[in-house]
Amino acid sequence: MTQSPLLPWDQSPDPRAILKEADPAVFEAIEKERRRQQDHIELIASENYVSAAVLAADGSALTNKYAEGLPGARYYGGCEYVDIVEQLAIDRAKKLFGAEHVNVQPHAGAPANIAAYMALLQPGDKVMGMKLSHGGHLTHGAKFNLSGKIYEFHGYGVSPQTEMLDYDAIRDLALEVRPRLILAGASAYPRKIDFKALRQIADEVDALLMVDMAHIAGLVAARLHPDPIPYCDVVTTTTHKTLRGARGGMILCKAEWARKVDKAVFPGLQGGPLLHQIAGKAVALGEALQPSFKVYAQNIIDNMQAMADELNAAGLRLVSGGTDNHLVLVDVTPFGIGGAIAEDALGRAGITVNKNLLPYDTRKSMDPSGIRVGSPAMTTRGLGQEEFRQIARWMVAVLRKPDDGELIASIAAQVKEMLAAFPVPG
Ligand code: DSN
Repeated sequence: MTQSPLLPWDQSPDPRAILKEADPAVFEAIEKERRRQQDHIELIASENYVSAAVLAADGSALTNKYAEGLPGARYYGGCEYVDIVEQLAIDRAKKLFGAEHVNVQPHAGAPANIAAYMALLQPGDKVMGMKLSHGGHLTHGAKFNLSGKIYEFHGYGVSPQTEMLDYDAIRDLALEVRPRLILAGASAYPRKIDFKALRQIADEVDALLMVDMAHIAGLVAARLHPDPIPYCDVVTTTTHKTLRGARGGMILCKAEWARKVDKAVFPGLQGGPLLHQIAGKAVALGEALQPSFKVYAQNIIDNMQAMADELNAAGLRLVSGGTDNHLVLVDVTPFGIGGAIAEDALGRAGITVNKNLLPYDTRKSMDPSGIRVGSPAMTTRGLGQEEFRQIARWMVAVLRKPDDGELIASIAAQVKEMLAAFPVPG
């Protein structure tokens, strides 16, 4: 019998060397992005670095395969091995989060949310979600997003006094609106969310409860944030933020919603699943089941609190006074600047953040009053509380003198020097 020329994967030629030869332009841009990632302090709260194992699975031959359907029930032949991968991802997610049913096919967080709405709602149904301007997400009913066009969203926000969710006000709004669905979860909220209280409100008005836990999924997995799964009909998440997996989305739900969720994802919203991405999710979910992931998640919180203390002590106001999770929202206006100047100046110092509206902000979204700062990525690289305090001191120095090119260049050099000891994984 003729031997197939296929080499085992671990003996194949290095794909990076092949790319360099085949397409130097793309190779060079990737190389520059790798260098940027190595030399910058990444404080965007939604970003992280995957392990080499996740990267290998995500960049694998599974990108070649179509597999519409679910494991064991596909519309294409040749799915016997991708079925193994997808089932591993499902089983690991169920174990990690204690969910009754999981769909790992959503390509990202936004389609996961839209598919969840399709499963739970009819067009025109009333939904309550956190306002984008108070920390919610585009897909939580923003007027210019599909969610806000198809469903009748009513936004709730944080208290003007505490800048934290006001559950009495949410209850009052629910009694007035009588929504079909109450949605919780945020992209820029530094405090724990009380899912039990939200379930009580939902029950009182006979509403369904959905949580988008994208930002906090890693903290939930480590049991360091209240767990939404027991209280919710449906939970959506991304897999690449605190959960530290391949980029993508996932839906977890009670068994009674399983069929509707699966049908909403495919054929309702998407076509073929991205199996290479699902392989990356499976590997990351396996990593999150290890005891070391809990240590990582605790470090995310400890590092953020150390940085928050330092920023606060220097006179920068923190929304809600601090943080319980992986991020802080920093009001930079006490230093006489807005978020756009802050983002730009910090970027020149090698510190990447994003400008962010603060609750009740009187400035515009392209130059708001604040910045959002998160710890997941640099915690992955191994930085501890001392390094986070040092970064905060550099940030304060830059924000005090955003026009001082010499100071900023000197901090950028110190940033590079510090990061040399903390290589990007993969
Ligand atoms: N873009 C993400 C974030 O930065 O929070 C949300 O999808």
